[in-house]
Amino acid sequence: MKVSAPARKKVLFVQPTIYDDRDRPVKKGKLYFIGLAYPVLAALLPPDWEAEICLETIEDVPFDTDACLVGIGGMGHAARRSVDLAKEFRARGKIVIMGGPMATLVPELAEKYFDVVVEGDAEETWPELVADFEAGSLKRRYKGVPARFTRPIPRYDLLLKKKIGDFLPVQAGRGCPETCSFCSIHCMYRGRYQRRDIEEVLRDIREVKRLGFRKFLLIDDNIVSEPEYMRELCAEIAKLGMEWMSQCSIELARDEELLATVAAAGCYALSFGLESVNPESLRHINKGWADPADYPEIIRKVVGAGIEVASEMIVGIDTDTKESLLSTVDFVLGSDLVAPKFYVMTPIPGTDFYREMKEAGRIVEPDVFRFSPSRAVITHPSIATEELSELYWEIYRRVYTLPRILRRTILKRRFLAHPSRGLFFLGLNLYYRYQIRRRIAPNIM
Ligand code: B12
Repeated sequence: MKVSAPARKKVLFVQPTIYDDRDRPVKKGKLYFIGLAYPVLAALLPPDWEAEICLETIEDVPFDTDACLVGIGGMGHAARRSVDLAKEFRARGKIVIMGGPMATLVPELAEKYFDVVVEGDAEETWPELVADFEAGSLKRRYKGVPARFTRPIPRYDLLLKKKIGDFLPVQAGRGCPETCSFCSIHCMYRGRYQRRDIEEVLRDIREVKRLGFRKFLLIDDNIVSEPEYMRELCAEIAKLGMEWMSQCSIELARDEELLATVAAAGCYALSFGLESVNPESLRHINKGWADPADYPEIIRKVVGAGIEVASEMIVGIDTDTKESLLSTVDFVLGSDLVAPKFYVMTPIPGTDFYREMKEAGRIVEPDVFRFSPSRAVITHPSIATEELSELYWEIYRRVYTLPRILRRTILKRRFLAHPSRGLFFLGLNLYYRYQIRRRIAPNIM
Protein backbone atom coordinates (compact mmCIF):
# COMPACT_ATOMS: atom_id res chain seq x y z
CA MET A 1 0.00 0.00 0.00
CA LYS A 2 1.49 3.39 -1.05
CA VAL A 3 1.02 6.15 1.53
CA SER A 4 2.44 9.67 1.75
CA ALA A 5 4.42 10.98 4.75
CA PRO A 6 2.14 11.89 7.71
CA ALA A 7 1.64 15.48 8.92
CA ARG A 8 1.75 14.22 12.49
CA LYS A 9 3.20 10.93 13.68
CA LYS A 10 0.39 9.84 15.92
CA VAL A 11 -1.68 6.71 16.51
CA LEU A 12 -5.14 6.68 17.98
CA PHE A 13 -6.03 3.36 19.61
CA VAL A 14 -9.72 2.71 20.16
CA GLN A 15 -11.02 -0.01 22.46
CA PRO A 16 -14.57 -0.42 21.12
CA THR A 17 -17.60 -0.85 23.28
CA ILE A 18 -20.30 -3.46 22.56
CA TYR A 19 -23.86 -2.99 21.33
CA ASP A 20 -26.81 -3.69 23.59
CA ASP A 21 -29.75 -5.76 22.34
CA ARG A 22 -31.30 -2.65 20.78
CA ASP A 23 -28.11 -1.95 18.84
CA ARG A 24 -27.07 1.00 20.97
CA PRO A 25 -23.40 1.29 21.97
CA VAL A 26 -23.11 0.50 25.69
CA LYS A 27 -21.79 3.48 27.67
CA LYS A 28 -20.67 3.57 31.28
CA GLY A 29 -19.40 6.00 33.88
CA LYS A 30 -16.40 3.89 34.85
CA LEU A 31 -14.41 1.07 33.27
CA TYR A 32 -12.75 -1.37 35.66
CA PHE A 33 -11.07 -3.89 33.40
CA ILE A 34 -8.66 -2.41 30.90
CA GLY A 35 -6.85 -4.40 28.23
CA LEU A 36 -3.06 -4.23 28.06
CA ALA A 37 -2.64 -4.25 24.27
CA TYR A 38 -2.70 -0.48 23.69
CA PRO A 39 -0.38 0.55 26.54
CA VAL A 40 2.03 -2.10 25.16
CA LEU A 41 1.71 -1.03 21.51
CA ALA A 42 2.12 2.63 22.50
CA ALA A 43 5.34 1.73 24.34
CA LEU A 44 6.65 0.02 21.20
CA LEU A 45 6.34 3.17 19.05
CA PRO A 46 9.47 5.05 17.97
CA PRO A 47 10.25 8.01 20.30
CA ASP A 48 9.04 10.65 17.82
CA TRP A 49 5.54 9.13 17.68
CA GLU A 50 2.60 10.10 19.89
CA ALA A 51 -0.20 7.81 21.05
CA GLU A 52 -3.70 8.34 22.36
CA ILE A 53 -6.01 5.68 23.79
CA CYS A 54 -9.79 5.97 23.63
CA LEU A 55 -11.87 3.60 25.78
CA GLU A 56 -15.17 3.95 24.00
CA THR A 57 -17.22 2.54 26.88
CA ILE A 58 -16.38 5.65 28.92
CA GLU A 59 -15.26 8.17 26.28
CA ASP A 60 -16.47 9.71 23.04
CA VAL A 61 -14.58 8.51 19.99
CA PRO A 62 -12.59 11.41 18.50
CA PHE A 63 -13.52 10.72 14.88
CA ASP A 64 -11.84 13.95 13.75
CA THR A 65 -8.53 12.97 15.29
CA ASP A 66 -5.27 14.35 13.89
CA ALA A 67 -3.73 10.86 14.17
CA CYS A 68 -2.55 9.37 10.88
CA LEU A 69 -3.12 5.77 12.02
CA VAL A 70 -6.09 4.38 13.88
CA GLY A 71 -5.68 1.03 15.65
CA ILE A 72 -8.75 -0.92 16.70
CA GLY A 73 -8.84 -4.20 18.63
CA GLY A 74 -11.41 -6.88 18.10
CA MET A 75 -12.83 -9.09 20.78
CA GLY A 76 -15.72 -11.51 20.44
CA HIS A 77 -18.99 -9.77 19.78
CA ALA A 78 -17.35 -6.33 20.15
CA ALA A 79 -16.01 -6.99 16.63
CA ARG A 80 -19.24 -5.62 15.15
CA ARG A 81 -18.59 -2.29 16.80
CA SER A 82 -14.94 -2.41 15.60
CA VAL A 83 -16.18 -2.73 12.03
CA ASP A 84 -18.61 0.20 12.38
CA LEU A 85 -15.87 2.38 13.86
CA ALA A 86 -13.52 1.40 11.02
CA LYS A 87 -16.11 2.51 8.45
CA GLU A 88 -16.39 5.93 10.11
CA PHE A 89 -12.64 6.45 10.24
CA ARG A 90 -12.06 5.24 6.69
CA ALA A 91 -14.77 7.63 5.46
CA ARG A 92 -12.59 10.37 6.99
CA GLY A 93 -9.53 9.17 5.12
CA LYS A 94 -7.75 7.49 8.02
CA ILE A 95 -5.71 4.31 7.71
CA VAL A 96 -7.39 1.83 10.01
CA ILE A 97 -5.57 -1.17 11.45
CA MET A 98 -7.13 -4.12 13.20
CA GLY A 99 -5.33 -6.40 15.66
CA GLY A 100 -6.31 -8.65 18.55
CA PRO A 101 -8.23 -11.95 18.83
CA MET A 102 -10.64 -11.50 15.92
CA ALA A 103 -7.88 -10.31 13.56
CA THR A 104 -5.93 -13.42 14.56
CA LEU A 105 -8.81 -15.88 14.27
CA VAL A 106 -10.53 -14.52 11.13
CA PRO A 107 -8.02 -12.30 9.29
CA GLU A 108 -9.77 -12.75 5.93
CA LEU A 109 -12.98 -11.34 7.41
CA ALA A 110 -11.14 -8.44 9.08
CA GLU A 111 -9.44 -7.60 5.77
CA LYS A 112 -12.81 -6.69 4.28
CA TYR A 113 -13.24 -3.78 6.66
CA PHE A 114 -9.72 -2.70 7.64
CA ASP A 115 -6.77 -1.34 5.65
CA VAL A 116 -4.26 -3.43 7.57
CA VAL A 117 -4.73 -6.60 9.63
CA VAL A 118 -2.25 -7.64 12.31
CA GLU A 119 -2.55 -11.32 13.16
CA GLY A 120 -1.15 -12.76 16.36
CA ASP A 121 1.14 -11.18 18.91
CA ALA A 122 2.38 -7.81 17.70
CA GLU A 123 5.54 -7.15 19.73
CA GLU A 124 7.63 -7.64 16.59
CA THR A 125 5.19 -6.84 13.78
CA TRP A 126 3.90 -3.54 15.19
CA PRO A 127 7.31 -1.75 15.03
CA GLU A 128 7.77 -3.27 11.55
CA LEU A 129 4.36 -1.92 10.47
CA VAL A 130 5.15 1.58 11.73
CA ALA A 131 8.52 1.53 9.93
CA ASP A 132 6.80 0.35 6.71
CA PHE A 133 4.28 3.15 7.07
CA GLU A 134 7.05 5.72 7.41
CA ALA A 135 8.76 4.23 4.37
CA GLY A 136 5.48 4.43 2.41
CA SER A 137 5.24 0.67 1.97
CA LEU A 138 2.54 -0.51 4.34
CA LYS A 139 1.46 -4.13 3.80
CA ARG A 140 -2.11 -5.42 4.00
CA ARG A 141 -1.25 -8.13 6.53
CA TYR A 142 1.25 -8.69 9.29
CA LYS A 143 1.54 -11.97 11.10
CA GLY A 144 3.58 -12.46 14.23
CA VAL A 145 4.63 -15.13 16.67
CA PRO A 146 7.41 -13.43 18.65
CA ALA A 147 10.33 -15.70 19.37
CA ARG A 148 10.81 -14.08 22.79
CA PHE A 149 8.11 -12.67 24.95
CA THR A 150 9.65 -9.39 26.01
CA ARG A 151 8.57 -5.75 25.83
CA PRO A 152 9.17 -2.28 27.29
CA ILE A 153 7.16 -0.91 30.26
CA PRO A 154 3.56 -0.42 29.07
CA ARG A 155 2.44 3.23 28.66
CA TYR A 156 0.12 3.13 31.69
CA ASP A 157 0.41 6.93 31.82
CA LEU A 158 -2.00 7.09 28.86
CA LEU A 159 -4.73 5.61 31.08
CA LEU A 160 -4.26 7.58 34.26
CA LYS A 161 -6.66 10.47 33.62
CA LYS A 162 -9.47 8.11 32.63
CA LYS A 163 -12.33 6.92 34.82
CA ILE A 164 -10.86 3.49 35.53
CA GLY A 165 -10.86 1.24 38.63
CA ASP A 166 -8.18 1.00 41.29
CA PHE A 167 -6.02 -1.54 39.45
CA LEU A 168 -3.98 -1.79 36.24
CA PRO A 169 -3.30 -4.82 34.00
CA VAL A 170 -0.04 -6.76 34.09
CA GLN A 171 0.87 -9.87 32.07
CA ALA A 172 3.29 -12.65 33.00
CA GLY A 173 2.43 -15.34 30.46
CA ARG A 174 0.17 -15.89 27.48
CA GLY A 175 -1.52 -18.92 26.02
CA CYS A 176 -2.60 -22.04 27.86
CA PRO A 177 -1.54 -25.69 27.68
CA GLU A 178 -5.16 -26.92 27.88
CA THR A 179 -6.96 -27.87 24.66
CA CYS A 180 -10.61 -26.93 25.28
CA SER A 181 -12.12 -26.99 21.78
CA PHE A 182 -14.48 -24.00 22.22
CA CYS A 183 -11.85 -21.61 23.58
CA SER A 184 -10.35 -18.83 21.48
CA ILE A 185 -7.12 -18.99 23.46
CA HIS A 186 -6.61 -22.65 22.54
CA CYS A 187 -7.34 -21.90 18.87
CA MET A 188 -4.97 -18.91 18.81
CA TYR A 189 -2.09 -20.43 20.75
CA ARG A 190 -2.57 -24.17 20.08
CA GLY A 191 -1.26 -25.24 23.47
CA ARG A 192 1.66 -22.79 23.28
CA TYR A 193 2.42 -21.09 26.56
CA GLN A 194 4.92 -18.24 26.63
CA ARG A 195 6.12 -16.53 29.76
CA ARG A 196 8.13 -13.40 30.41
CA ASP A 197 11.25 -13.12 32.50
CA ILE A 198 10.28 -12.71 36.13
CA GLU A 199 12.36 -9.55 36.43
CA GLU A 200 10.44 -7.95 33.56
CA VAL A 201 7.07 -8.78 35.13
CA LEU A 202 8.21 -7.36 38.47
CA ARG A 203 9.39 -4.23 36.67
CA ASP A 204 5.83 -3.67 35.38
CA ILE A 205 4.26 -4.35 38.79
CA ARG A 206 6.68 -1.88 40.39
CA GLU A 207 5.64 0.67 37.78
CA VAL A 208 1.95 0.11 38.65
CA LYS A 209 2.86 0.63 42.31
CA ARG A 210 4.92 3.74 41.54
CA LEU A 211 1.90 5.23 39.81
CA GLY A 212 -0.01 4.97 43.09
CA PHE A 213 -1.97 1.74 42.57
CA ARG A 214 -2.06 -0.91 45.28
CA LYS A 215 -3.71 -3.53 43.06
CA PHE A 216 -3.19 -5.12 39.69
CA LEU A 217 -5.00 -7.55 37.44
CA LEU A 218 -2.79 -10.37 36.20
CA ILE A 219 -4.52 -10.87 32.85
CA ASP A 220 -2.83 -14.21 32.06
CA ASP A 221 -5.04 -16.91 30.61
CA ASN A 222 -3.99 -19.55 33.13
CA ILE A 223 -1.52 -18.63 35.86
CA VAL A 224 -0.79 -22.26 36.72
CA SER A 225 0.34 -23.23 33.22
CA GLU A 226 3.87 -23.59 34.61
CA PRO A 227 3.64 -24.09 38.38
CA GLU A 228 7.37 -23.73 38.99
CA TYR A 229 7.43 -20.36 37.26
CA MET A 230 4.37 -19.17 39.23
CA ARG A 231 5.98 -20.26 42.49
CA GLU A 232 9.09 -18.20 41.73
CA LEU A 233 7.10 -15.21 40.49
CA CYS A 234 4.79 -15.23 43.53
CA ALA A 235 7.73 -15.37 45.94
CA GLU A 236 8.91 -12.09 44.40
CA ILE A 237 5.47 -10.47 44.12
CA ALA A 238 4.93 -11.13 47.84
CA LYS A 239 7.78 -8.70 48.59
CA LEU A 240 5.98 -5.86 46.79
CA GLY A 241 2.98 -5.75 49.14
CA MET A 242 0.39 -5.56 46.35
CA GLU A 243 -3.05 -7.16 45.97
CA TRP A 244 -4.12 -8.82 42.74
CA MET A 245 -6.70 -10.85 40.85
CA SER A 246 -6.33 -13.33 38.01
CA GLN A 247 -7.75 -16.41 36.36
CA CYS A 248 -6.56 -19.99 36.16
CA SER A 249 -7.47 -23.63 35.91
CA ILE A 250 -8.78 -25.50 38.95
CA GLU A 251 -5.48 -27.40 38.96
CA LEU A 252 -4.26 -24.76 41.39
CA ALA A 253 -6.31 -26.28 44.21
CA ARG A 254 -4.60 -29.66 43.74
CA ASP A 255 -1.24 -28.14 44.65
CA GLU A 256 -1.77 -26.89 48.20
CA GLU A 257 1.68 -25.42 48.50
CA LEU A 258 1.29 -23.41 45.29
CA LEU A 259 -2.15 -22.27 46.41
CA ALA A 260 -0.68 -20.99 49.68
CA THR A 261 2.14 -19.25 47.78
CA VAL A 262 -0.31 -17.53 45.41
CA ALA A 263 -2.44 -16.35 48.36
CA ALA A 264 0.60 -15.15 50.30
CA ALA A 265 1.63 -13.10 47.25
CA GLY A 266 -1.51 -10.97 47.62
CA CYS A 267 -3.92 -12.76 45.28
CA TYR A 268 -7.44 -12.17 46.59
CA ALA A 269 -9.69 -13.26 43.72
CA LEU A 270 -9.45 -15.86 40.96
CA SER A 271 -11.80 -16.76 38.18
CA PHE A 272 -12.14 -20.43 37.24
CA GLY A 273 -13.55 -21.73 33.97
CA LEU A 274 -15.76 -24.44 35.55
CA GLU A 275 -17.81 -24.69 32.31
CA SER A 276 -20.33 -27.30 33.48
CA VAL A 277 -21.57 -29.43 36.38
CA ASN A 278 -22.34 -32.22 33.93
CA PRO A 279 -19.32 -34.62 33.58
CA GLU A 280 -20.52 -35.73 30.17
CA SER A 281 -20.53 -32.12 29.00
CA LEU A 282 -16.98 -31.59 30.22
CA ARG A 283 -15.83 -34.65 28.26
CA HIS A 284 -17.66 -33.31 25.24
CA ILE A 285 -15.63 -30.07 25.22
CA ASN A 286 -12.28 -31.80 25.75
CA LYS A 287 -12.22 -30.97 29.42
CA GLY A 288 -12.72 -34.49 30.77
CA TRP A 289 -9.74 -34.01 33.07
CA ALA A 290 -11.98 -31.92 35.34
CA ASP A 291 -14.57 -33.61 37.55
CA PRO A 292 -17.52 -31.49 38.72
CA ALA A 293 -17.84 -33.71 41.79
CA ASP A 294 -14.59 -32.08 42.97
CA TYR A 295 -15.76 -28.50 42.40
CA PRO A 296 -17.25 -27.78 45.85
CA GLU A 297 -14.12 -29.05 47.60
CA ILE A 298 -11.85 -27.11 45.20
CA ILE A 299 -13.75 -23.88 45.84
CA ARG A 300 -13.70 -24.51 49.59
CA LYS A 301 -9.92 -24.96 49.55
CA VAL A 302 -9.27 -21.82 47.52
CA VAL A 303 -11.62 -19.72 49.65
CA GLY A 304 -10.01 -21.26 52.74
CA ALA A 305 -6.66 -19.97 51.48
CA GLY A 306 -8.08 -16.43 51.44
CA ILE A 307 -8.92 -16.15 47.73
CA GLU A 308 -12.44 -15.38 46.49
CA VAL A 309 -13.65 -17.51 43.59
CA ALA A 310 -15.53 -16.25 40.54
CA SER A 311 -16.59 -18.70 37.84
CA GLU A 312 -17.40 -18.94 34.15
CA MET A 313 -19.83 -21.62 32.95
CA ILE A 314 -21.31 -22.60 29.61
CA VAL A 315 -25.00 -23.09 28.85
CA GLY A 316 -25.87 -25.31 25.90
CA ILE A 317 -23.17 -27.94 25.41
CA ASP A 318 -24.61 -30.76 23.25
CA THR A 319 -24.85 -33.17 26.17
CA ASP A 320 -26.61 -30.64 28.44
CA THR A 321 -30.25 -31.27 29.23
CA LYS A 322 -32.77 -28.83 30.61
CA GLU A 323 -32.49 -30.65 33.96
CA SER A 324 -28.68 -30.64 34.04
CA LEU A 325 -28.66 -26.92 33.25
CA LEU A 326 -31.15 -26.06 35.95
CA SER A 327 -29.17 -28.16 38.43
CA THR A 328 -26.36 -25.65 37.83
CA VAL A 329 -28.39 -23.23 39.94
CA ASP A 330 -28.35 -25.64 42.90
CA PHE A 331 -24.63 -26.15 42.47
CA VAL A 332 -23.96 -22.41 42.46
CA LEU A 333 -26.17 -21.79 45.47
CA GLY A 334 -24.57 -24.64 47.39
CA SER A 335 -21.01 -23.56 46.67
CA ASP A 336 -18.99 -20.63 47.88
CA LEU A 337 -18.72 -18.77 44.56
CA VAL A 338 -18.75 -15.00 44.83
CA ALA A 339 -19.42 -14.03 41.20
CA PRO A 340 -20.80 -16.79 38.93
CA LYS A 341 -21.02 -15.97 35.23
CA PHE A 342 -22.59 -17.85 32.33
CA TYR A 343 -22.26 -17.82 28.55
CA VAL A 344 -24.39 -19.50 25.91
CA MET A 345 -22.25 -21.96 23.93
CA THR A 346 -21.19 -19.86 20.94
CA PRO A 347 -19.08 -20.93 17.96
CA ILE A 348 -16.57 -18.07 17.92
CA PRO A 349 -15.46 -17.60 14.28
CA GLY A 350 -11.99 -19.01 13.70
CA THR A 351 -12.26 -21.67 16.39
CA ASP A 352 -12.34 -25.43 15.74
CA PHE A 353 -15.82 -25.46 17.22
CA TYR A 354 -17.01 -22.90 14.66
CA ARG A 355 -15.70 -25.05 11.80
CA GLU A 356 -17.36 -28.14 13.25
CA MET A 357 -20.74 -26.39 13.61
CA LYS A 358 -20.49 -24.83 10.15
CA GLU A 359 -19.75 -28.19 8.53
CA ALA A 360 -22.63 -29.79 10.40
CA GLY A 361 -24.96 -27.01 9.17
CA ARG A 362 -25.96 -26.23 12.74
CA ILE A 363 -25.45 -22.46 12.76
CA VAL A 364 -28.82 -20.72 12.57
CA GLU A 365 -27.57 -17.10 12.64
CA PRO A 366 -25.85 -16.36 9.31
CA ASP A 367 -24.31 -13.03 10.48
CA VAL A 368 -21.32 -13.77 12.73
CA PHE A 369 -21.37 -10.15 13.89
CA ARG A 370 -24.74 -10.91 15.52
CA PHE A 371 -23.32 -13.58 17.81
CA SER A 372 -23.62 -12.73 21.49
CA PRO A 373 -22.93 -14.39 24.85
CA SER A 374 -26.65 -14.64 25.65
CA ARG A 375 -28.34 -15.87 22.47
CA ALA A 376 -28.10 -19.42 21.16
CA VAL A 377 -27.01 -19.40 17.52
CA ILE A 378 -26.59 -23.14 16.97
CA THR A 379 -29.12 -25.95 17.06
CA HIS A 380 -28.96 -28.16 20.14
CA PRO A 381 -29.76 -31.92 20.07
CA SER A 382 -32.42 -31.75 22.78
CA ILE A 383 -33.27 -28.11 23.52
CA ALA A 384 -34.88 -25.71 21.04
CA THR A 385 -32.66 -22.71 20.22
CA GLU A 386 -35.08 -20.12 21.62
CA GLU A 387 -35.62 -22.21 24.74
CA LEU A 388 -31.88 -22.42 25.32
CA SER A 389 -31.54 -18.64 25.29
CA GLU A 390 -34.45 -18.44 27.73
CA LEU A 391 -32.86 -21.07 29.98
CA TYR A 392 -29.72 -18.93 30.07
CA TRP A 393 -31.69 -15.98 31.46
CA GLU A 394 -33.64 -18.25 33.79
CA ILE A 395 -30.41 -19.53 35.38
CA TYR A 396 -29.15 -15.99 35.78
CA ARG A 397 -32.42 -14.77 37.28
CA ARG A 398 -32.42 -17.58 39.85
CA VAL A 399 -28.78 -17.07 40.80
CA TYR A 400 -29.01 -13.29 41.08
CA THR A 401 -32.01 -12.74 43.39
CA LEU A 402 -31.38 -10.09 46.06
CA PRO A 403 -31.32 -12.50 49.06
CA ARG A 404 -28.88 -14.79 47.20
CA ILE A 405 -26.62 -11.87 46.31
CA LEU A 406 -26.52 -10.73 49.93
CA ARG A 407 -25.86 -14.27 51.14
CA ARG A 408 -22.85 -14.74 48.89
CA THR A 409 -21.35 -11.32 49.56
CA ILE A 410 -21.61 -9.08 52.64
CA LEU A 411 -23.53 -11.59 54.77
CA LYS A 412 -20.50 -13.90 54.62
CA ARG A 413 -18.68 -13.78 57.95
CA ARG A 414 -15.27 -13.61 56.28
CA PHE A 415 -16.08 -10.24 54.74
CA LEU A 416 -16.23 -8.75 58.25
CA ALA A 417 -12.45 -8.85 58.14
CA HIS A 418 -12.42 -7.31 54.63
CA PRO A 419 -15.47 -5.03 54.42
CA SER A 420 -14.24 -3.17 51.33
CA ARG A 421 -13.82 -6.49 49.53
CA GLY A 422 -17.34 -7.54 50.57
CA LEU A 423 -18.71 -4.25 49.27
CA PHE A 424 -16.82 -4.59 45.99
CA PHE A 425 -18.38 -8.01 45.35
CA LEU A 426 -21.79 -6.78 46.49
CA GLY A 427 -21.53 -3.90 44.00
CA LEU A 428 -20.42 -6.31 41.26
CA ASN A 429 -23.33 -8.69 41.96
CA LEU A 430 -25.85 -5.85 42.02
CA TYR A 431 -24.46 -4.57 38.76
CA TYR A 432 -24.81 -8.01 37.18
CA ARG A 433 -28.39 -8.16 38.48
CA TYR A 434 -29.10 -4.77 36.92
CA GLN A 435 -27.72 -6.02 33.59
CA ILE A 436 -29.66 -9.31 33.80
CA ARG A 437 -32.92 -7.42 34.32
CA ARG A 438 -32.16 -5.49 31.14
CA ARG A 439 -31.15 -8.65 29.32
CA ILE A 440 -27.55 -7.56 28.91
CA ALA A 441 -25.15 -10.46 29.44
CA PRO A 442 -23.28 -9.58 32.65
CA ASN A 443 -19.85 -8.25 31.90
CA ILE A 444 -17.31 -6.18 33.67
CA MET A 445 -16.27 -4.04 30.73
C1 B12 B 1 -8.49 -8.11 29.78
C2 B12 B 1 -9.53 -8.76 28.88
C3 B12 B 1 -10.72 -8.10 28.73
C4 B12 B 1 -10.99 -6.75 29.37
C5 B12 B 1 -10.38 -5.61 28.52
C6 B12 B 1 -10.93 -5.58 27.12
C7 B12 B 1 -10.09 -4.99 26.02
N1 B12 B 1 -10.78 -4.59 24.99
O1 B12 B 1 -8.88 -4.92 26.03
C8 B12 B 1 -12.53 -6.78 29.46
C9 B12 B 1 -12.91 -7.42 30.77
C10 B12 B 1 -13.22 -5.45 29.33
C11 B12 B 1 -12.87 -7.77 28.34
C12 B12 B 1 -14.08 -7.78 27.73
C13 B12 B 1 -14.41 -8.69 26.74
N2 B12 B 1 -13.69 -9.75 26.36
CO1 B12 B 1 -11.89 -10.08 26.96
N3 B12 B 1 -10.19 -10.60 27.52
C14 B12 B 1 -9.30 -9.99 28.24
C15 B12 B 1 -8.05 -10.88 28.36
C16 B12 B 1 -8.13 -11.67 29.66
C17 B12 B 1 -6.71 -10.18 28.28
C18 B12 B 1 -6.54 -9.17 27.12
C19 B12 B 1 -5.19 -8.49 27.22
O2 B12 B 1 -5.08 -7.36 27.65
N4 B12 B 1 -4.13 -9.22 26.87
C20 B12 B 1 -2.76 -8.71 26.93
C21 B12 B 1 -2.40 -8.05 25.61
C22 B12 B 1 -1.01 -7.47 25.63
O3 B12 B 1 -2.47 -9.07 24.65
P1 B12 B 1 -3.52 -9.01 23.44
O4 B12 B 1 -4.77 -8.34 23.86
O5 B12 B 1 -3.59 -10.34 22.82
O6 B12 B 1 -2.76 -8.00 22.48
C23 B12 B 1 -1.65 -8.40 21.71
C24 B12 B 1 -2.05 -8.82 20.28
O7 B12 B 1 -3.30 -9.48 20.22
C25 B12 B 1 -2.03 -7.53 19.52
N5 B12 B 1 -3.20 -6.67 19.52
C26 B12 B 1 -4.29 -6.63 20.32
N6 B12 B 1 -5.10 -5.62 19.96
C27 B12 B 1 -4.53 -4.98 18.94
C28 B12 B 1 -4.92 -3.87 18.21
C29 B12 B 1 -4.10 -3.42 17.18
C30 B12 B 1 -4.53 -2.22 16.41
C31 B12 B 1 -2.88 -4.08 16.88
C32 B12 B 1 -2.00 -3.59 15.81
C33 B12 B 1 -2.50 -5.21 17.60
C34 B12 B 1 -3.31 -5.63 18.63
O8 B12 B 1 -0.98 -6.80 20.14
C35 B12 B 1 -0.82 -7.16 21.52
C36 B12 B 1 0.66 -7.38 21.76
O9 B12 B 1 1.10 -8.56 21.16
C37 B12 B 1 -8.26 -11.80 27.12
C38 B12 B 1 -7.52 -13.09 27.12
C39 B12 B 1 -6.23 -12.89 26.32
N7 B12 B 1 -5.24 -13.60 26.65
O10 B12 B 1 -6.14 -12.10 25.40
C40 B12 B 1 -9.78 -11.89 27.01
C41 B12 B 1 -10.39 -12.11 25.63
C42 B12 B 1 -9.62 -11.30 24.63
N8 B12 B 1 -11.74 -11.53 25.79
C43 B12 B 1 -12.65 -12.14 25.11
C44 B12 B 1 -14.01 -11.77 25.05
C45 B12 B 1 -14.96 -12.73 24.35
C46 B12 B 1 -14.46 -10.58 25.62
C47 B12 B 1 -15.89 -10.04 25.60
C48 B12 B 1 -16.59 -10.15 24.27
C49 B12 B 1 -16.62 -10.76 26.74
C50 B12 B 1 -18.08 -10.40 26.92
N9 B12 B 1 -18.87 -11.41 26.84
O11 B12 B 1 -18.46 -9.29 27.13
C51 B12 B 1 -15.69 -8.57 26.02
C52 B12 B 1 -15.54 -7.61 24.80
C53 B12 B 1 -14.98 -6.27 25.22
C54 B12 B 1 -14.59 -5.36 24.11
N10 B12 B 1 -15.23 -4.22 24.07
O12 B12 B 1 -13.74 -5.63 23.28
C55 B12 B 1 -12.07 -13.33 24.37
C56 B12 B 1 -11.95 -12.96 22.89
C57 B12 B 1 -12.46 -14.05 22.00
C58 B12 B 1 -12.42 -13.62 20.57
N11 B12 B 1 -12.41 -14.59 19.70
O13 B12 B 1 -12.42 -12.48 20.22
C59 B12 B 1 -10.70 -13.55 25.12
C60 B12 B 1 -9.59 -14.12 24.22
C61 B12 B 1 -10.95 -14.49 26.31
C62 B12 B 1 -11.25 -15.92 25.91
N12 B12 B 1 -10.58 -16.89 26.50
O14 B12 B 1 -12.09 -16.22 25.11
N13 B12 B 1 -11.83 -8.57 28.07
